[in-house]
Amino acid sequence: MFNKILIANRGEIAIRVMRACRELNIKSVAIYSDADKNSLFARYADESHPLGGSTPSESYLRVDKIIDIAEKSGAEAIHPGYGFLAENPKLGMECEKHGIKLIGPKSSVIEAMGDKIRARKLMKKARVPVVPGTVEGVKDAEKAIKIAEEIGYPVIVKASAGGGGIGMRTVYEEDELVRAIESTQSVASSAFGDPTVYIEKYLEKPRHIEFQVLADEHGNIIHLNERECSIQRRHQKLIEEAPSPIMTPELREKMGAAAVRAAKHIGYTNAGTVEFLYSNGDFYFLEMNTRVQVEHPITEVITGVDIVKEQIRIAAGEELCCSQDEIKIRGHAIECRINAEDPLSDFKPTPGRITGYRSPGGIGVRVDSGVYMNYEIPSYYDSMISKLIVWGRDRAEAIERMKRALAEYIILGVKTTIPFHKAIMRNDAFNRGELHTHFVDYHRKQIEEEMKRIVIEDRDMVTRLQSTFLPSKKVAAISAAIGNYIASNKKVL
Ligand code: MV4
Repeated sequence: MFNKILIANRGEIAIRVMRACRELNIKSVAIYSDADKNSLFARYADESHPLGGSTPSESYLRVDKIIDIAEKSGAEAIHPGYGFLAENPKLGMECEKHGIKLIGPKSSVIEAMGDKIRARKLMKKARVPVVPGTVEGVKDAEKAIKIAEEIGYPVIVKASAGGGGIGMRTVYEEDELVRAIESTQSVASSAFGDPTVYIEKYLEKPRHIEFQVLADEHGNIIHLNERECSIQRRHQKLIEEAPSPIMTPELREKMGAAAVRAAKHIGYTNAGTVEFLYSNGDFYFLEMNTRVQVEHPITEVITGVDIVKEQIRIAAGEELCCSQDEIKIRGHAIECRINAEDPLSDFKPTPGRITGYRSPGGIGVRVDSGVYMNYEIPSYYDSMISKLIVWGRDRAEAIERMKRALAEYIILGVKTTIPFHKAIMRNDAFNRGELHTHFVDYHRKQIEEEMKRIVIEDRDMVTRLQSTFLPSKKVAAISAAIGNYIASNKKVL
Protein backbone atom coordinates (compact mmCIF):
# COMPACT_ATOMS: atom_id res chain seq x y z
CA MET A 1 0.00 0.00 0.00
CA PHE A 2 1.08 3.58 -0.62
CA ASN A 3 2.53 5.72 2.18
CA LYS A 4 1.68 9.07 0.63
CA ILE A 5 -0.76 10.29 -2.02
CA LEU A 6 -1.00 13.68 -3.72
CA ILE A 7 -4.54 14.87 -4.42
CA ALA A 8 -4.57 16.86 -7.67
CA ASN A 9 -7.91 18.54 -6.99
CA ARG A 10 -9.71 20.94 -4.66
CA GLY A 11 -12.90 21.34 -2.66
CA GLU A 12 -15.15 18.54 -1.49
CA ILE A 13 -13.61 15.82 -3.67
CA ALA A 14 -10.13 16.60 -2.33
CA ILE A 15 -11.50 16.09 1.19
CA ARG A 16 -13.36 12.94 0.12
CA VAL A 17 -10.10 11.41 -1.14
CA MET A 18 -8.16 12.52 1.97
CA ARG A 19 -10.80 10.87 4.17
CA ALA A 20 -10.15 7.57 2.37
CA CYS A 21 -6.40 8.14 2.86
CA ARG A 22 -6.90 8.63 6.61
CA GLU A 23 -8.80 5.37 6.91
CA LEU A 24 -6.05 3.57 5.00
CA ASN A 25 -3.30 5.23 7.08
CA ILE A 26 -1.91 7.02 4.02
CA LYS A 27 -0.46 10.54 4.30
CA SER A 28 -2.19 13.09 2.07
CA VAL A 29 -0.58 15.93 0.10
CA ALA A 30 -2.75 18.86 -0.97
CA ILE A 31 -1.95 21.33 -3.71
CA TYR A 32 -3.79 24.65 -3.72
CA SER A 33 -4.09 27.78 -5.82
CA ASP A 34 -3.84 31.35 -4.51
CA ALA A 35 -7.65 31.57 -4.56
CA ASP A 36 -7.79 28.45 -2.34
CA LYS A 37 -5.31 29.50 0.33
CA ASN A 38 -8.10 29.63 2.95
CA SER A 39 -9.76 26.42 1.82
CA LEU A 40 -10.69 23.54 4.11
CA PHE A 41 -9.03 20.83 2.01
CA ALA A 42 -5.61 22.51 2.21
CA ARG A 43 -5.92 22.45 6.02
CA TYR A 44 -7.25 18.90 6.19
CA ALA A 45 -4.24 17.45 4.35
CA ASP A 46 -1.15 16.22 6.18
CA GLU A 47 0.89 18.63 4.04
CA SER A 48 -0.08 21.38 1.60
CA HIS A 49 1.84 23.03 -1.20
CA PRO A 50 1.00 26.21 -3.11
CA LEU A 51 0.58 26.03 -6.88
CA GLY A 52 0.35 29.80 -7.36
CA GLY A 53 -2.15 31.37 -9.71
CA SER A 54 -5.91 31.20 -9.48
CA THR A 55 -7.39 30.28 -12.86
CA PRO A 56 -7.50 26.52 -13.54
CA SER A 57 -4.88 26.80 -16.30
CA GLU A 58 -2.48 28.59 -13.90
CA SER A 59 -3.04 26.09 -11.12
CA TYR A 60 -4.92 22.75 -11.12
CA LEU A 61 -4.19 22.08 -14.80
CA ARG A 62 -0.40 22.53 -14.43
CA VAL A 63 0.86 18.97 -14.92
CA ASP A 64 4.51 20.13 -14.59
CA LYS A 65 3.98 21.75 -11.18
CA ILE A 66 1.90 18.85 -9.90
CA ILE A 67 4.53 16.25 -10.85
CA ASP A 68 7.22 18.44 -9.32
CA ILE A 69 5.36 18.69 -5.98
CA ALA A 70 4.64 14.95 -6.01
CA GLU A 71 8.34 14.20 -6.44
CA LYS A 72 9.52 16.72 -3.84
CA SER A 73 7.00 15.54 -1.26
CA GLY A 74 7.67 11.86 -1.92
CA ALA A 75 4.11 11.00 -2.96
CA GLU A 76 3.95 7.60 -4.65
CA ALA A 77 0.57 8.12 -6.27
CA ILE A 78 -1.70 10.91 -7.54
CA HIS A 79 -5.49 10.94 -7.23
CA PRO A 80 -7.00 13.29 -9.84
CA GLY A 81 -10.60 13.46 -8.48
CA TYR A 82 -13.07 14.64 -11.14
CA GLY A 83 -12.81 17.53 -13.61
CA PHE A 84 -9.47 19.32 -14.12
CA LEU A 85 -6.92 16.66 -15.22
CA ALA A 86 -9.01 13.60 -14.36
CA GLU A 87 -9.67 12.60 -17.97
CA ASN A 88 -6.58 14.13 -19.53
CA PRO A 89 -4.27 11.33 -20.74
CA LYS A 90 -1.29 13.72 -20.36
CA LEU A 91 -1.28 13.43 -16.57
CA GLY A 92 -1.08 9.64 -16.76
CA MET A 93 1.69 9.79 -19.34
CA GLU A 94 3.78 12.16 -17.21
CA CYS A 95 3.17 10.02 -14.12
CA GLU A 96 4.44 6.96 -15.98
CA LYS A 97 7.61 8.86 -16.96
CA HIS A 98 8.29 9.82 -13.35
CA GLY A 99 7.44 6.49 -11.74
CA ILE A 100 4.33 7.82 -10.03
CA LYS A 101 1.12 5.74 -9.98
CA LEU A 102 -1.96 7.53 -11.30
CA ILE A 103 -5.08 6.37 -9.51
CA GLY A 104 -7.25 5.60 -12.53
CA PRO A 105 -7.22 3.53 -15.71
CA LYS A 106 -4.32 3.44 -18.18
CA SER A 107 -3.91 6.66 -20.17
CA SER A 108 -4.49 4.74 -23.44
CA VAL A 109 -7.95 3.73 -22.16
CA ILE A 110 -8.77 7.30 -21.10
CA GLU A 111 -7.73 8.44 -24.57
CA ALA A 112 -9.82 5.77 -26.32
CA MET A 113 -12.98 6.67 -24.38
CA GLY A 114 -12.39 10.40 -25.03
CA ASP A 115 -12.77 9.71 -28.76
CA LYS A 116 -16.52 9.07 -29.05
CA ILE A 117 -16.37 7.42 -32.49
CA ARG A 118 -13.68 5.04 -31.28
CA ALA A 119 -15.65 4.38 -28.10
CA ARG A 120 -18.77 3.53 -30.17
CA LYS A 121 -16.78 1.11 -32.33
CA LEU A 122 -15.25 -0.58 -29.28
CA MET A 123 -18.69 -0.94 -27.67
CA LYS A 124 -20.17 -2.47 -30.80
CA LYS A 125 -17.36 -5.02 -30.77
CA ALA A 126 -18.09 -5.75 -27.12
CA ARG A 127 -21.77 -6.37 -28.06
CA VAL A 128 -22.91 -3.37 -26.02
CA PRO A 129 -25.88 -1.64 -27.71
CA VAL A 130 -25.08 1.80 -29.14
CA VAL A 131 -27.56 4.36 -30.53
CA PRO A 132 -28.19 3.70 -34.25
CA GLY A 133 -25.98 6.00 -36.29
CA THR A 134 -22.75 6.35 -38.24
CA VAL A 135 -19.79 4.12 -37.54
CA GLU A 136 -17.27 6.56 -39.02
CA GLY A 137 -17.09 10.35 -38.93
CA VAL A 138 -19.20 12.11 -41.58
CA LYS A 139 -17.47 14.36 -44.07
CA ASP A 140 -19.49 14.88 -47.20
CA ALA A 141 -23.02 16.26 -47.20
CA GLU A 142 -24.53 13.77 -49.64
CA LYS A 143 -23.50 10.74 -47.59
CA ALA A 144 -24.79 12.42 -44.43
CA ILE A 145 -28.20 13.07 -45.99
CA LYS A 146 -28.44 9.43 -47.04
CA ILE A 147 -27.48 8.13 -43.60
CA ALA A 148 -29.92 10.46 -41.81
CA GLU A 149 -32.70 9.28 -44.11
CA GLU A 150 -31.88 5.67 -43.29
CA ILE A 151 -31.93 6.14 -39.51
CA GLY A 152 -34.88 8.55 -39.69
CA TYR A 153 -35.33 12.05 -38.28
CA PRO A 154 -34.81 13.51 -35.75
CA VAL A 155 -31.06 12.90 -35.66
CA ILE A 156 -28.30 14.43 -33.58
CA VAL A 157 -24.91 15.60 -34.85
CA LYS A 158 -22.16 15.13 -32.27
CA ALA A 159 -18.48 16.04 -32.10
CA SER A 160 -16.27 12.97 -31.79
CA ALA A 161 -13.99 14.81 -29.36
CA GLY A 162 -17.00 16.21 -27.46
CA GLY A 163 -18.93 14.83 -24.55
CA GLY A 164 -20.79 16.26 -21.62
CA GLY A 165 -23.04 18.20 -23.97
CA ILE A 166 -20.55 20.45 -25.80
CA GLY A 167 -20.67 20.26 -29.58
CA MET A 168 -23.99 18.66 -30.45
CA ARG A 169 -26.98 19.73 -32.54
CA THR A 170 -30.37 18.18 -33.00
CA VAL A 171 -31.76 18.06 -36.53
CA TYR A 172 -35.48 17.59 -37.25
CA GLU A 173 -35.48 17.72 -41.04
CA GLU A 174 -33.20 17.34 -44.02
CA ASP A 175 -33.09 21.12 -44.69
CA GLU A 176 -31.20 21.72 -41.44
CA LEU A 177 -28.76 18.83 -41.69
CA VAL A 178 -25.91 20.29 -43.74
CA ARG A 179 -25.89 23.53 -41.73
CA ALA A 180 -25.91 21.57 -38.46
CA ILE A 181 -22.94 19.48 -39.59
CA GLU A 182 -20.99 22.57 -40.60
CA SER A 183 -21.71 24.42 -37.38
CA THR A 184 -20.91 21.39 -35.18
CA GLN A 185 -17.65 20.91 -37.12
CA SER A 186 -16.66 24.51 -36.53
CA VAL A 187 -17.57 24.39 -32.80
CA ALA A 188 -15.67 21.11 -32.42
CA SER A 189 -12.68 22.48 -34.29
CA SER A 190 -12.30 25.51 -32.04
CA ALA A 191 -13.30 23.78 -28.79
CA PHE A 192 -11.35 20.51 -29.19
CA GLY A 193 -9.06 21.05 -32.18
CA ASP A 194 -10.79 18.17 -33.97
CA PRO A 195 -13.64 18.84 -36.41
CA THR A 196 -14.77 15.19 -36.73
CA VAL A 197 -18.53 14.72 -36.24
CA TYR A 198 -20.90 11.75 -36.38
CA ILE A 199 -24.66 11.25 -36.56
CA GLU A 200 -26.99 9.32 -34.25
CA LYS A 201 -30.72 8.78 -34.07
CA TYR A 202 -32.06 11.41 -31.63
CA LEU A 203 -33.93 9.96 -28.66
CA GLU A 204 -36.57 12.48 -27.57
CA LYS A 205 -37.07 12.07 -23.81
CA PRO A 206 -34.52 9.51 -22.65
CA ARG A 207 -33.50 8.73 -19.09
CA HIS A 208 -29.83 8.94 -18.11
CA ILE A 209 -28.87 5.74 -16.31
CA GLU A 210 -25.25 4.93 -15.52
CA PHE A 211 -23.54 1.87 -14.05
CA GLN A 212 -20.64 2.10 -11.62
CA VAL A 213 -17.94 -0.44 -12.38
CA LEU A 214 -14.84 -1.48 -10.43
CA ALA A 215 -12.00 -3.41 -12.05
CA ASP A 216 -8.78 -4.49 -10.39
CA GLU A 217 -5.44 -5.19 -12.08
CA HIS A 218 -5.94 -8.97 -11.75
CA GLY A 219 -8.83 -9.21 -14.21
CA ASN A 220 -11.72 -9.03 -11.70
CA ILE A 221 -14.56 -6.74 -12.78
CA ILE A 222 -17.83 -6.03 -10.96
CA HIS A 223 -20.59 -3.43 -11.14
CA LEU A 224 -22.15 -1.66 -8.17
CA ASN A 225 -25.54 -1.22 -9.85
CA GLU A 226 -26.98 1.92 -11.39
CA ARG A 227 -27.61 5.56 -10.68
CA GLU A 228 -30.28 7.62 -12.38
CA CYS A 229 -29.10 11.15 -13.20
CA SER A 230 -31.94 12.49 -15.33
CA ILE A 231 -32.53 15.65 -13.26
CA GLN A 232 -30.05 18.00 -14.91
CA ARG A 233 -29.86 21.41 -16.49
CA ARG A 234 -27.54 22.39 -19.34
CA HIS A 235 -25.69 19.10 -18.84
CA GLN A 236 -25.06 19.84 -15.18
CA LYS A 237 -26.57 17.12 -13.02
CA LEU A 238 -28.56 18.48 -10.10
CA ILE A 239 -30.11 15.41 -8.47
CA GLU A 240 -29.08 11.76 -8.70
CA GLU A 241 -30.62 8.67 -7.16
CA ALA A 242 -29.87 4.99 -6.77
CA PRO A 243 -31.42 2.65 -7.68
CA SER A 244 -33.28 4.03 -10.72
CA PRO A 245 -37.07 4.12 -10.17
CA ILE A 246 -37.64 2.23 -13.44
CA MET A 247 -35.16 -0.57 -12.82
CA THR A 248 -36.29 -4.22 -12.70
CA PRO A 249 -34.07 -7.17 -11.75
CA GLU A 250 -34.16 -8.36 -15.40
CA LEU A 251 -33.14 -5.00 -16.88
CA ARG A 252 -30.45 -4.54 -14.21
CA GLU A 253 -29.04 -7.93 -15.06
CA LYS A 254 -28.86 -7.01 -18.77
CA MET A 255 -27.47 -3.48 -18.31
CA GLY A 256 -25.03 -4.53 -15.59
CA ALA A 257 -23.70 -7.34 -17.77
CA ALA A 258 -23.30 -4.89 -20.69
CA ALA A 259 -21.37 -2.46 -18.46
CA VAL A 260 -19.03 -5.20 -17.26
CA ARG A 261 -18.58 -6.44 -20.86
CA ALA A 262 -17.70 -2.89 -21.93
CA ALA A 263 -15.07 -2.52 -19.20
CA LYS A 264 -13.62 -5.98 -19.84
CA HIS A 265 -13.33 -5.45 -23.60
CA ILE A 266 -11.23 -2.29 -23.28
CA GLY A 267 -9.01 -3.60 -20.47
CA TYR A 268 -10.45 -1.16 -18.01
CA THR A 269 -8.99 -0.88 -14.52
CA ASN A 270 -10.01 1.15 -11.45
CA ALA A 271 -13.40 2.85 -10.96
CA GLY A 272 -15.39 3.90 -14.01
CA THR A 273 -18.91 4.66 -15.12
CA VAL A 274 -20.72 3.38 -18.18
CA GLU A 275 -23.43 5.86 -19.18
CA PHE A 276 -26.56 4.71 -20.98
CA LEU A 277 -29.57 6.42 -22.48
CA TYR A 278 -32.75 4.52 -21.70
CA SER A 279 -35.85 4.94 -23.83
CA ASN A 280 -38.97 2.77 -24.19
CA GLY A 281 -37.45 -0.33 -22.66
CA ASP A 282 -34.23 -0.13 -24.68
CA PHE A 283 -30.83 1.10 -23.55
CA TYR A 284 -27.87 2.40 -25.50
CA PHE A 285 -24.25 3.12 -24.60
CA LEU A 286 -23.59 6.86 -24.47
CA GLU A 287 -20.14 7.48 -22.96
CA MET A 288 -17.74 6.03 -20.47
CA ASN A 289 -16.40 8.22 -17.66
CA THR A 290 -12.93 7.15 -16.65
CA ARG A 291 -12.90 8.83 -13.22
CA VAL A 292 -14.64 8.90 -9.88
CA GLN A 293 -17.87 10.84 -10.30
CA VAL A 294 -19.48 13.60 -8.27
CA GLU A 295 -22.46 11.34 -7.55
CA HIS A 296 -20.47 8.29 -6.39
CA PRO A 297 -21.76 8.58 -2.75
CA ILE A 298 -25.28 7.36 -3.56
CA THR A 299 -23.78 4.08 -4.76
CA GLU A 300 -21.66 3.88 -1.60
CA VAL A 301 -24.77 4.42 0.51
CA ILE A 302 -26.82 1.60 -1.09
CA THR A 303 -23.97 -0.92 -1.45
CA GLY A 304 -21.73 -0.10 1.53
CA VAL A 305 -18.64 -0.12 -0.72
CA ASP A 306 -16.19 2.78 -0.25
CA ILE A 307 -15.47 3.54 -3.91
CA VAL A 308 -12.53 5.88 -3.29
CA LYS A 309 -10.87 3.42 -0.94
CA GLU A 310 -11.32 0.74 -3.62
CA GLN A 311 -9.71 3.07 -6.20
CA ILE A 312 -6.64 3.43 -4.01
CA ARG A 313 -6.48 -0.27 -3.17
CA ILE A 314 -6.79 -1.20 -6.86
CA ALA A 315 -4.01 1.23 -7.84
CA ALA A 316 -1.80 -0.34 -5.15
CA GLY A 317 -2.27 -3.71 -6.88
CA GLU A 318 -4.72 -5.23 -4.42
CA GLU A 319 -7.72 -7.35 -5.38
CA LEU A 320 -11.32 -6.09 -5.36
CA CYS A 321 -13.06 -6.04 -2.01
CA CYS A 322 -15.93 -8.18 -3.18
CA SER A 323 -17.31 -10.44 -5.84
CA GLN A 324 -20.48 -9.62 -7.80
CA ASP A 325 -22.54 -12.00 -5.60
CA GLU A 326 -21.57 -10.02 -2.53
CA ILE A 327 -22.95 -6.76 -3.91
CA LYS A 328 -26.48 -6.18 -2.63
CA ILE A 329 -28.70 -3.12 -2.80
CA ARG A 330 -30.06 -1.86 0.49
CA GLY A 331 -32.75 0.83 0.34
CA HIS A 332 -32.65 4.01 -1.72
CA ALA A 333 -30.29 7.01 -1.85
CA ILE A 334 -30.73 10.51 -3.27
CA GLU A 335 -28.12 13.24 -3.76
CA CYS A 336 -28.85 16.95 -4.18
CA ARG A 337 -26.02 19.16 -5.39
CA ILE A 338 -26.01 22.35 -3.34
CA ASN A 339 -24.55 25.03 -5.59
CA ALA A 340 -23.86 28.73 -5.03
CA GLU A 341 -26.30 29.66 -7.80
CA ASP A 342 -29.58 31.55 -7.85
CA PRO A 343 -32.19 29.11 -9.17
CA LEU A 344 -34.64 32.00 -9.62
CA SER A 345 -32.19 33.89 -11.87
CA ASP A 346 -31.38 31.20 -14.41
CA PHE A 347 -28.94 29.51 -11.99
CA LYS A 348 -26.54 32.45 -12.17
CA PRO A 349 -23.43 31.74 -10.02
CA THR A 350 -23.38 33.58 -6.70
CA PRO A 351 -19.82 33.43 -5.37
CA GLY A 352 -19.19 35.24 -2.08
CA ARG A 353 -18.85 34.80 1.67
CA ILE A 354 -20.89 32.27 3.63
CA THR A 355 -22.01 34.32 6.63
CA GLY A 356 -24.04 31.58 8.27
CA TYR A 357 -23.74 27.82 7.91
CA ARG A 358 -25.41 24.86 9.56
CA SER A 359 -25.49 21.53 7.81
CA PRO A 360 -28.17 18.90 8.45
CA GLY A 361 -27.61 15.65 10.33
CA GLY A 362 -29.48 12.81 11.92
CA ILE A 363 -30.24 9.33 10.68
CA GLY A 364 -29.57 8.61 7.02
CA VAL A 365 -27.94 11.96 6.19
CA ARG A 366 -24.48 12.52 4.70
CA VAL A 367 -22.98 15.87 3.70
CA ASP A 368 -19.81 15.97 1.58
CA SER A 369 -18.61 19.56 1.56
CA GLY A 370 -15.51 21.68 1.35
CA VAL A 371 -16.85 24.82 3.01
CA TYR A 372 -17.19 26.27 6.51
CA MET A 373 -18.69 29.28 8.28
CA ASN A 374 -17.17 32.54 6.96
CA TYR A 375 -15.58 30.78 3.97
CA GLU A 376 -15.49 32.82 0.79
CA ILE A 377 -16.49 30.84 -2.31
CA PRO A 378 -14.04 31.80 -5.06
CA SER A 379 -15.37 32.69 -8.51
CA TYR A 380 -12.67 30.79 -10.45
CA TYR A 381 -14.07 27.28 -10.13
CA ASP A 382 -17.41 25.46 -10.25
CA SER A 383 -20.09 26.65 -7.86
CA MET A 384 -20.72 23.47 -5.88
CA ILE A 385 -20.86 24.11 -2.11
CA SER A 386 -21.67 20.59 -1.03
CA LYS A 387 -23.51 17.37 -1.79
CA LEU A 388 -26.41 16.41 0.43
CA ILE A 389 -26.99 12.67 0.36
CA VAL A 390 -29.78 10.81 2.15
CA TRP A 391 -30.66 7.19 2.58
CA GLY A 392 -34.11 5.70 3.14
CA ARG A 393 -35.51 2.19 3.33
CA ASP A 394 -37.37 2.95 0.13
CA ARG A 395 -37.69 5.86 -2.32
CA ALA A 396 -40.61 7.43 -0.47
CA GLU A 397 -38.69 7.50 2.81
CA ALA A 398 -35.59 8.89 1.06
CA ILE A 399 -37.67 11.76 -0.39
CA GLU A 400 -39.22 12.60 3.01
CA ARG A 401 -35.77 12.48 4.59
CA MET A 402 -34.35 14.75 1.87
CA LYS A 403 -37.16 17.25 2.55
CA ARG A 404 -36.32 17.16 6.26
CA ALA A 405 -32.56 17.54 5.62
CA LEU A 406 -33.09 20.42 3.17
CA ALA A 407 -35.25 22.17 5.77
CA GLU A 408 -32.40 21.89 8.31
CA TYR A 409 -29.76 23.17 5.90
CA ILE A 410 -29.02 26.85 6.57
CA ILE A 411 -26.62 28.72 4.28
CA LEU A 412 -26.56 32.50 4.64
CA GLY A 413 -24.66 35.08 2.59
CA VAL A 414 -25.03 33.46 -0.83
CA LYS A 415 -28.08 32.24 -2.73
CA THR A 416 -28.09 28.49 -3.27
CA THR A 417 -29.94 25.76 -5.14
CA ILE A 418 -31.67 24.60 -1.91
CA PRO A 419 -35.06 26.11 -2.93
CA PHE A 420 -34.83 24.27 -6.26
CA HIS A 421 -34.29 20.94 -4.50
CA LYS A 422 -37.17 21.61 -2.11
CA ALA A 423 -39.40 22.30 -5.13
CA ILE A 424 -38.36 19.08 -6.87
CA MET A 425 -38.97 16.99 -3.73
CA ARG A 426 -42.58 18.30 -3.74
CA ASN A 427 -43.06 17.80 -7.49
CA ASP A 428 -45.72 15.19 -8.35
CA ALA A 429 -43.97 13.85 -11.46
CA PHE A 430 -40.72 13.47 -9.47
CA ASN A 431 -42.59 11.65 -6.72
CA ARG A 432 -44.07 9.30 -9.31
CA GLY A 433 -40.54 8.66 -10.62
CA GLU A 434 -41.41 10.03 -14.07
CA LEU A 435 -37.93 11.28 -14.89
CA HIS A 436 -36.20 12.16 -18.16
CA THR A 437 -33.29 14.33 -19.24
CA HIS A 438 -35.59 17.25 -20.12
CA PHE A 439 -37.47 17.14 -16.79
CA VAL A 440 -36.26 20.54 -15.53
CA ASP A 441 -37.11 22.37 -18.79
CA TYR A 442 -40.37 20.50 -19.16
CA HIS A 443 -41.63 21.39 -15.64
CA ARG A 444 -39.91 24.80 -15.48
CA LYS A 445 -42.96 26.99 -14.83
CA GLN A 446 -44.28 24.78 -12.05
CA ILE A 447 -40.85 24.46 -10.39
CA GLU A 448 -40.41 28.25 -10.49
CA GLU A 449 -43.79 28.95 -8.90
CA GLU A 450 -43.03 26.42 -6.16
CA MET A 451 -39.59 27.97 -5.54
CA LYS A 452 -41.13 31.42 -5.09
CA ARG A 453 -43.48 30.06 -2.43
CA ILE A 454 -40.59 28.22 -0.74
CA VAL A 455 -38.35 31.31 -0.53
CA ILE A 456 -41.15 33.17 1.31
CA GLU A 457 -41.82 30.21 3.64
CA ASP A 458 -38.10 29.96 4.48
CA ARG A 459 -37.74 33.61 5.56
CA ASP A 460 -39.24 32.90 8.95
CA MET A 461 -36.79 30.08 9.73
CA VAL A 462 -33.81 32.18 8.64
CA THR A 463 -34.90 35.06 10.92
CA ARG A 464 -35.23 32.68 13.86
CA LEU A 465 -31.78 31.20 13.29
CA GLN A 466 -29.97 34.40 12.34
CA SER A 467 -28.94 35.16 15.93
CA THR A 468 -26.94 31.91 16.18
CA PHE A 469 -24.68 33.17 13.41
CA LEU A 470 -23.88 36.57 14.88
CA PRO A 471 -20.40 37.15 16.35
CA SER A 472 -20.47 36.47 20.12
CA LYS A 473 -20.09 40.16 21.12
CA LYS A 474 -23.15 41.08 19.08
CA VAL A 475 -25.11 38.13 20.50
CA ALA A 476 -24.23 39.23 24.05
CA ALA A 477 -25.35 42.79 23.28
CA ILE A 478 -28.61 41.59 21.77
CA SER A 479 -29.27 39.21 24.70
CA ALA A 480 -28.70 42.06 27.13
CA ALA A 481 -31.04 44.30 25.14
CA ILE A 482 -33.73 41.61 25.06
CA GLY A 483 -33.23 41.00 28.81
CA ASN A 484 -33.66 44.71 29.54
CA TYR A 485 -36.69 44.89 27.28
CA ILE A 486 -38.35 41.95 29.06
CA ALA A 487 -37.45 43.42 32.46
CA SER A 488 -38.91 46.81 31.55
CA ASN A 489 -42.07 45.16 30.18
CA LYS A 490 -42.47 43.26 33.46
CA LYS A 491 -42.35 46.54 35.39
CA VAL A 492 -45.12 47.91 33.18
CA LEU A 493 -47.18 44.77 33.77
C1 MV4 B 1 -28.19 12.08 -26.96
C2 MV4 B 1 -29.52 12.42 -26.62
C3 MV4 B 1 -30.54 11.88 -27.37
N1 MV4 B 1 -30.25 11.06 -28.40
N2 MV4 B 1 -27.97 11.26 -28.00
C4 MV4 B 1 -26.03 15.00 -23.85
C5 MV4 B 1 -24.68 14.92 -23.29
C6 MV4 B 1 -23.92 14.07 -24.21
N3 MV4 B 1 -22.97 13.32 -23.49
C7 MV4 B 1 -24.94 13.22 -24.89
N4 MV4 B 1 -26.20 13.84 -24.66
C8 MV4 B 1 -27.32 13.39 -25.26
N5 MV4 B 1 -27.15 12.55 -26.29
C9 MV4 B 1 -28.98 10.77 -28.68
N6 MV4 B 1 -28.73 9.96 -29.70
C10 MV4 B 1 -29.72 13.26 -25.53
C11 MV4 B 1 -28.62 13.76 -24.84
C12 MV4 B 1 -28.91 14.61 -23.74
C13 MV4 B 1 -28.59 14.22 -22.43
C14 MV4 B 1 -27.96 13.03 -22.14
C15 MV4 B 1 -27.66 12.68 -20.86
C16 MV4 B 1 -27.97 13.53 -19.80
C17 MV4 B 1 -28.58 14.71 -20.07
C18 MV4 B 1 -28.90 15.08 -21.37
C19 MV4 B 1 -29.54 16.29 -21.62
C20 MV4 B 1 -29.85 16.66 -22.89
C21 MV4 B 1 -29.52 15.83 -23.96
